[in-house]
Amino acid sequence: MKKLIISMLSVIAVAAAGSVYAGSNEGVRCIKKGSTVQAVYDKGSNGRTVRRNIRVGSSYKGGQCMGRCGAACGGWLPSAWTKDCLDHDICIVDQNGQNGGAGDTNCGDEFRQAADDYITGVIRGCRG
Ligand SMILES: [Ca+2]
Ligand SMILES: [Ca+2]
Repeated sequence: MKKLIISMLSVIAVAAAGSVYAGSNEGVRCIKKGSTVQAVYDKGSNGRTVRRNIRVGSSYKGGQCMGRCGAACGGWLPSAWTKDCLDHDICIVDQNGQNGGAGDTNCGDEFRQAADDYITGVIRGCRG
């Protein structure tokens, strides 16, 4: 448990640091399953912007449950569904599922922007 708390705190610290310079961290913005939302990410950490209209919860090019915070569709625990997690999901799918987490070349900044969503999304009521 102690280890879990420490790892959660480090993710929050990364999220806080990321929010200082990242342009498009939208805080924790809930999105509804079944609605169509425009995902936005960039190549690199400040590169060409890519926009895609995606139905939240759908599968997209081999990725499942677009917009859910966490990998694929998860298990029985309640899930958060947010805009920053959708941006990260689409970024990962567009680079053929390669996911380097916070250090990822193209999607690392999107990962950091989604960290607060992942930690607090369910508590804030973003259950889709
Ligand atoms: Ca966020
Ligand atoms: Ca990026």
